[in-house]
Amino acid sequence: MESYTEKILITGALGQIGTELTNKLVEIHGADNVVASGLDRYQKGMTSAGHYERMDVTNTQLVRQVISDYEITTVYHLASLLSGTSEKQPLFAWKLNLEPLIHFCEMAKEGLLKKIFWPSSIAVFGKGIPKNDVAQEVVLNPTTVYGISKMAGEKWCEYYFDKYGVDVRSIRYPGLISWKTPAGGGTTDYAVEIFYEAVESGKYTSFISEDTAMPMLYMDDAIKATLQLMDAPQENLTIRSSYNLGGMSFTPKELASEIKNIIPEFEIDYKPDFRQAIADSWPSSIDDSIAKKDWGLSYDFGISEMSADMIKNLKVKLSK
Ligand code: AKB
Repeated sequence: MESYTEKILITGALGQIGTELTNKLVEIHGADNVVASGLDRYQKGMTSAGHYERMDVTNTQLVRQVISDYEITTVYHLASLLSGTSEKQPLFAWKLNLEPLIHFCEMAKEGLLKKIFWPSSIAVFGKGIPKNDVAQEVVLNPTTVYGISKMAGEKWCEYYFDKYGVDVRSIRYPGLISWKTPAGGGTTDYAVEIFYEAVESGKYTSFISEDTAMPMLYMDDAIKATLQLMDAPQENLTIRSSYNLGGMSFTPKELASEIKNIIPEFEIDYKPDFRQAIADSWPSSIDDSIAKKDWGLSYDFGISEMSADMIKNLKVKLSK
């Protein structure tokens, strides 16, 4: 295997995954080898990366300049609009979720990058697909703008690998739950908001109905899985579209009951909004046996461990 010093660029570095992935990559590779990027102006302490570039990822010229200035080898391209927001800005969602990915693949094809990570989502499955233990290779039928953009992105990843050997790797993330940076604009966000409200006010109104089960993943497990996939030897990877990742599955009612075990006075009610239809089109649980076999996917957090960790950390964070 060719050995080289990885120089990493993260797009969407100030987002829910980006902030935590950036910290982890800095721990592994050193601050000087990690460049965080996002739309915000730089504020000291915003990321632990040694460098920050204020960068609109659709600005291809600027992206090329940054790749060349820092001699970037690996891109974690996380910038994206999530499912709820994409329904409100469909054309922009298509542009943001697809064009920069293709551009990064083009740069890898030209030899300017060695490796790319790009997140897909359980949103690719869509209507008419069995709800439980959804297999890797099923017909995809997304009915949301976000799902359509992720499905197309997966096909582009596969195309660039098959045709040009571009090493682009991807995971179909379930809903991600974390306490450091709030989620924004997703259908699974109720599972983050509920913890903030439980700690702050002791009650929550869920925009997803009580019995809707969706696959979810704690951020620590998401970061671990992402790094495991990126570290896996090329020859072990049998999926070049995007790997199924199931995490844990639960309904808002089940999550509320976990929270009540820790905060007994917690109350929940339900007022489903437009995101209910999105959730209804998604699977309840996912079969991720191929990721387990190919690169050793494993989880440290179930619903109880995750709930306890969220509440413990949010109590500290929100009391400051
Ligand atoms: C969303 O809800 O849009 C995301 C996702 C599952 O991709 N969290």
